[in-house]
Amino acid sequence: MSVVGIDVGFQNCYIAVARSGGIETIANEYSDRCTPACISLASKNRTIGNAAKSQIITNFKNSIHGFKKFHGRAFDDPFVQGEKPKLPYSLHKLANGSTGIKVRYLDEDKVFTIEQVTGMLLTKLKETSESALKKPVVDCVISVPSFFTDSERRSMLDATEIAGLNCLRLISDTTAVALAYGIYKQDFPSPEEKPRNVVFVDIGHLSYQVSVTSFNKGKLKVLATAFDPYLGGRNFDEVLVDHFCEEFRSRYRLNVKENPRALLRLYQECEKLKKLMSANSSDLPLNIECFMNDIDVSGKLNRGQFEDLCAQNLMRIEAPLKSVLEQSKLSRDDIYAVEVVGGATRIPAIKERISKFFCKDINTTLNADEAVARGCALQCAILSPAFKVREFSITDVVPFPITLRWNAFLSHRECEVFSKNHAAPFSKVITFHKKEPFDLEAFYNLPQELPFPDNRIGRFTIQNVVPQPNGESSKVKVKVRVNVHGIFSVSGASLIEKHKDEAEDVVMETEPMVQNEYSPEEQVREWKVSIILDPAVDKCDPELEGTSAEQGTGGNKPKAKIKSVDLAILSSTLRQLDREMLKCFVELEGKMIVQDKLEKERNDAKNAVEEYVYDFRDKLCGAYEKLISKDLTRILEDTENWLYEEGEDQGKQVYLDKLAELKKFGQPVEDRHKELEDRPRAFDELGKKI
Ligand code: ATP
Ligand code: K
Ligand code: MG
Repeated sequence: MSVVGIDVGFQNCYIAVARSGGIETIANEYSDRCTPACISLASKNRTIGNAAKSQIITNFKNSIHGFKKFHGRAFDDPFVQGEKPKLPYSLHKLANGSTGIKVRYLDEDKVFTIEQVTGMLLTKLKETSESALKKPVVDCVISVPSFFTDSERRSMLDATEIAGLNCLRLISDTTAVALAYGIYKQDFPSPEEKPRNVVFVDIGHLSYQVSVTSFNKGKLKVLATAFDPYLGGRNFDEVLVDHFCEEFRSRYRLNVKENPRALLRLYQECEKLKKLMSANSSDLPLNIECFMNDIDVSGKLNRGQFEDLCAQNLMRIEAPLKSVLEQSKLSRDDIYAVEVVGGATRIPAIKERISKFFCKDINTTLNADEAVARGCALQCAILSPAFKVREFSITDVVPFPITLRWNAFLSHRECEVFSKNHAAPFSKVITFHKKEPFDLEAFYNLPQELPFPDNRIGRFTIQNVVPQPNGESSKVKVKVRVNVHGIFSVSGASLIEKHKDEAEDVVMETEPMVQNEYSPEEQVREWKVSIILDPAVDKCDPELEGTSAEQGTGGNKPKAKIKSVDLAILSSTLRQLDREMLKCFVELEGKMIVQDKLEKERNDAKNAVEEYVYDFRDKLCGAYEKLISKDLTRILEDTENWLYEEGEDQGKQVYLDKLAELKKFGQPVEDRHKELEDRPRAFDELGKKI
């Protein structure tokens, strides 16, 4: 089993793996530990990561980046529609209403789902991990923003499946950071003592997340999370871009926003300027040659001016900090430390705001870029039976309250099954009294708090429900859960067949029972999943009233024999990807991987011919000068011309044949040369012996 943690960022991805020495962040083939979340499609192949990033400007229509937030969203989603005009590539409405991305690939117009696009990125990250670990990688833990809703999380999981990964857990960015912070610390209060509360802040390229987490020896518990889903480094780039667009309009009469290439270049330069400004407070230049219409542009800015321009963004830093304190009912004095990660927390004004809010210095104990990936790898190691990790229990929270709705006698009934900040993962059992199959509709009940325009989660039909032989309602136990991925599901249902006095099992029902249970189907080893026989009985079913009245009488009677029958559940969740379709995508991804491999081999074969020609020609003027035949000179020349013309774009075998042909002429020359080289040496050696 592989132990791999992946931080899939909006801009930057990091991978950490467990090796004998511990957790290690690994580098890709460019010796870069950061892999840009970028995919570039072309007529023969795709490039992913660093190579794709360098094509953002040259191949701008087919270079996809900034797509993480399209997961689980409809094309008509206001966020998607807001992004659309800013993107150099095209979005496309899929048949099921989801967001697709339209590109030119293999000389055809192709539309990819967002799951496929992230699948491509994950394929790359998988390959990088495999070449570091020198073995196949399947199992992994992947991070998502804490505020991702179910449909976003499901979509992310589908992407991992397309890439052939098995995601053991989707973990929140800030929870991964908390784990990376806490697992090695030895000085936490013991379990009976007052816990140590730490605030974690992660500000990336798109999003700003905060959590407050309490630590005791061997465990962490997330108390609350808050966020600004659309505040990150990108907003600061945008301010700079707008500023310079305005300046270049008045100074050079350029309309930058009409020129996608120029705009992309300006974004890149502004991001560089922003980073430089984190380390310098003096005037800094921005120069771009041949920017638009052959005009060179230049400008300058200093940190003070930058902060003035960004005042609106900086004002948004406080609200999530305030929110986690309020939710967890902690005061500033209860906070032991404030740890910040994420690239954008390097902006001095952001650090100042956070520090000022808590009236304390902020800590940068953790690696700002790699902490999330390291936390993911640690979580994966904890889940892996093959790895010995310190006992550490992790309790996360449900970020948004979840309610179930069902039809009752002439009306709807609702019950909030998971409150905000309820512990997760967690399972509960709810009892209904029904005579026939029924639907449960799950949704987030505080839509105004939800950073997502659709508050539906899904519909779950409990099938095969029948009345009792005497015509009365049957007791139906339904297990609902927020699983390891933070996804809500109705995970089981059973019908209780009564055999004796019915009053007795009512007692069992109404006494809340808590037990710790290991749930193997979730592959969870370390978390305690509590099962509560929830007293939230469907009291409003008219059939129930008589039963409720008998509650008090059942206490001392012997336990009745009850038999339970499992019921089938039909689930349909928001923006759910069809399983058959997913299978197709897995296959397609496999084909694209093969295509990329073949293209690479073809290119390598072509490069070998090119190299042979150039290498030989160099030697013609040097070492081989005296040996050269007219024939060979001509053949080399012909091949070079061929490479520019007919041979520019041939199959792999053509290049292999070409190289063989060249060698047929070249080899005798090389042999002859070697012979001539060796001869004097042989004489020398002979001379020495005499
Ligand atoms: P998200 O977490 O939102 O999905 P991400 O994980 O890809 O995004 P990070 O890699 O944490 O984001 O941060 C990237 C952001 O940090 C970019 O906006 C980048 O410009 C910014 N950044 C990196 N270094 C600095 C710096 N020295 N000064 C200012 N900003 C910086
Ligand atoms: K990142
Ligand atoms: Mg991030």
